[in-house]
Formats: sequence, structure tokens, C-alpha cells
Amino acid sequence: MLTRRGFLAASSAALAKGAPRRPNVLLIIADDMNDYGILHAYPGVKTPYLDRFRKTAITFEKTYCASPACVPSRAALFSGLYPHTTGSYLNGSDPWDKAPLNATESMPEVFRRSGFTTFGRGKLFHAPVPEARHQAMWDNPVWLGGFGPFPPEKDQAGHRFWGCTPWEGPDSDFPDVKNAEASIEFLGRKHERPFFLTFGLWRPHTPFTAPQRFFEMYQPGAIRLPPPGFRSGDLEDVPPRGRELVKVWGERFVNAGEGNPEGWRKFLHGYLACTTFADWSIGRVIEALDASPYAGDTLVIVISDNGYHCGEKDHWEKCTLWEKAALTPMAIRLPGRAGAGKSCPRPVGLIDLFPTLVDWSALDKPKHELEGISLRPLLERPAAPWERPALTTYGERHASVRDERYRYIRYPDGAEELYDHRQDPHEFENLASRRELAPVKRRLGRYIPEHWAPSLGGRLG
Ligand SMILES: [Ca+2]
Ligand SMILES: [Ca+2]
Repeated sequence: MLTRRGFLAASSAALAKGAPRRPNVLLIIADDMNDYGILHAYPGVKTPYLDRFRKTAITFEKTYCASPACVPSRAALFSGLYPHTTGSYLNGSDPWDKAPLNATESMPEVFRRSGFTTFGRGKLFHAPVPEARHQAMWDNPVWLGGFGPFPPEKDQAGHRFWGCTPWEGPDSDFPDVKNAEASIEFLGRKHERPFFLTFGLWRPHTPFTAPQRFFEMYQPGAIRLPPPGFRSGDLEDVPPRGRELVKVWGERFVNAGEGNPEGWRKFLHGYLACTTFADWSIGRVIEALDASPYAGDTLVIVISDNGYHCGEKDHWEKCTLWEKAALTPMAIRLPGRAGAGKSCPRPVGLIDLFPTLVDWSALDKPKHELEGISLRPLLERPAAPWERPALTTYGERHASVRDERYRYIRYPDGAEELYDHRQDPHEFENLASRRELAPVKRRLGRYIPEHWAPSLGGRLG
């Protein structure tokens, strides 16, 4: 493992004139990939490439998004600012051409100003970005792609995002495949300067279409129902505002759940197939890196933008404050593979990635203060002490704070939830009314923001 001195030496050496160039960075962002993947929270999930990657990386077992939806999560990731600072609380908030993000520097902009070649493909910000700003971020003409291909109308289950269909067309119908190939092509080129390559996937997000072979890797009869985090009647001890969040999203998938096991099995089959498809797309790019001259001096980060419910807490998709929506996979491979195969149990946030990269890659200081903190101490020593819990918010004044043991949730009306993960890893039993746990709520409540920026708009569901 690299010592702190080793890290500092590497950074100062990188800054010294004529020194070897700084390590490259490969950032891979899956969309809506929950803990079934890298963390194997669902029995039987198939992620062979991520499993192999994990052996070469440090896995952060408790990484939380700043917000459990694409746009606000990515706004926080790429700006280093929390939703309560920017007002980007929801999908549709489209923050990049509004204050304050229009006057900040995004992660790729800081890499570029610091002398890196930047290359971005696929689902990145998931919000409109002014063209001039796009050009300031990326050296390549960015091609994003989209959620398609969508299932044929007869399989759409009422909405083009809800269908669940093995795709019989060619792999190249999928933007993830095109973007993986563009990333592989980029890795095959000669680069004089260090690079910052971001590959953003559109899967396992709905619609659940994936090349047929990924569906065939799961036998429908062997798909476990219910998933391990499900308990009948689990919402009975959840306050009304928490149930409202479930209602906004959960009713989209009325054709699955306790009353419809076949629909539920189909949903899980689609999500698992798309998870395995994403695993393959991620694996192809990492294999290309490993076969390139950059294998030894590239920092590799694999994350998702939010977690995902597959019926746990009678809920589908994301946009809640519970573990299932807030927890995202994260594994980081250091150049030289220091710490390979280790796990870090400390609670951290995707918000911490930007400051970690500024620190690790010795980037020029961003023009604004970042709100996360560098994870370098945990990359050096995954079991190092860590005081700070992770904050996840969704909408104004909906806050969730996670330390290593507890999750504390507070809604705008003051209603609370408290879960003890040591006894209850699926957050079945709300302990918020237990008098003896008041000190835990007080301690975690101190991390709930006092000031909330005015909302930039968007939609709750
Ligand atoms: Ca997402
Ligand atoms: Ca419950």
C-alpha cells in the first residue's frame, strides 16, 4: 500500500518540471446500478467483469449519492456542490446554465485547465449544457446517445420506459456499446498528456432492453422473490411524507409486487439482465485499458449515480431517502493497484470524488470551494478512522444522514426515521421514537443543512 509520504512524493514529483506525467483517470458511471452489482446484495446476480475489477481495486461499501436521481446526483458529482447549495434538487432542474453552477468550474473543466486531455462519452450530466461550456469541458465532440432502444410497442406495458424485452437487433443499437467502443478507441491512441476519460452508461436504467444473451443468462424460475430487502407491510412505520415519495414513483410499476409475482419476476429479470449488460460494457473498457500502455498509470473509478429499488419497501426505481436508493457502488483502482481487493467500510459520498481527484491528480485549485472532502486517507488506509457521515437529500428539506451504523431521515414536517444497520441492514424497523436513541438523532441531525437554496425547479417524480 502507498504511504501518505508515497502519495505526496508522487504528487510533488508530478508537479516538478520534467517529472513523469501525472496518472490518467478513467471514470465510469453506470446509471441506476444499485448494490446488486459490485456489492452482491442480490443472490445470483452475474457481474463477472466487476468482480474481477474489484480484486484490483478498493471497494467502498458505503458510498452514497448526494441525491437519488440522475440530474441532481450528477450536478453534485461534477460540481462538488450539494443540492442544498445549488438548488438542483430534482430531475428537470437543469442547473448548468443557471446560477450558481453557471459560474463554477466542473470536474472536466478543472482537469482540462490542469493540462489533461479530456474525453467524455455517453450519459454524463443528463441536463442541458451550453455548447460553449461543453467545449470548455471536453476535447472531443461529445456524443451522448440516449436510453433506447425502446421495446416494441406491444411490449411497452403502457409506457416506453416500462417494457422489459430481450433485444434481438445488433449490439450496435445500444449507445452503451457505441460509447464503450469510442472509449476503447481513445485508449488505443497515443496520448502525450495525461487524460481524463469519462464513460457514462445508460444502463441498467430503464427501459429494460439488453442484447438477448444477457436475458438468457438468467432462468426466470431461478429469480428469487421477494428480493432480500423486502418485507410485507414495511411502510407501516414510515411517516406520511416518506410514503408520498413512494407514491410518486412507485405507482409507475403497479404491475409488479406482492399482488403480481410474475410481473415482479419479469421486472427483476430485466434489471438483472441490464445490470449484467452494463457489467460487460464496463468490463470491455477496463480490459482495453489493461491491454494498453496506460494500464499501470491510470486511476480507475467505477460508480453509479444512484441506487435502485426493485420492490423493496413496496417501491420501484429511486428518489427515496432509504439505503436502497442512496447507496451506490464505488470501487477505485489506484495506479500500481495499491490496496487491491480491500474494502472500505466508512460512509462516504460521491460528492467526495471531485476533491479526491483534485488531491490525487494534483489538479489546479477549482474556482469555487468544493463541499466534499478528499478520500485520500481512506485510499491510503481503508480502515482509517472517519468521522463524517454521508448526506443524501431529495427535494428541499428532505434529508438523510448515514454514518457507519445508523441512517437518520428527517422530512420537511419534522417527521423522522432512524435505522440501526447493525441489527437491521434492510431498514425494516423505524426506531425514531426510541427515547434511548435521541442522542444518535441529535448527533446525526447536526449534519442536516440549515440553509436550503431556492429550488431550480423540476419534478419530484
Ligand atoms: Ca440514475
Ligand atoms: Ca418498516
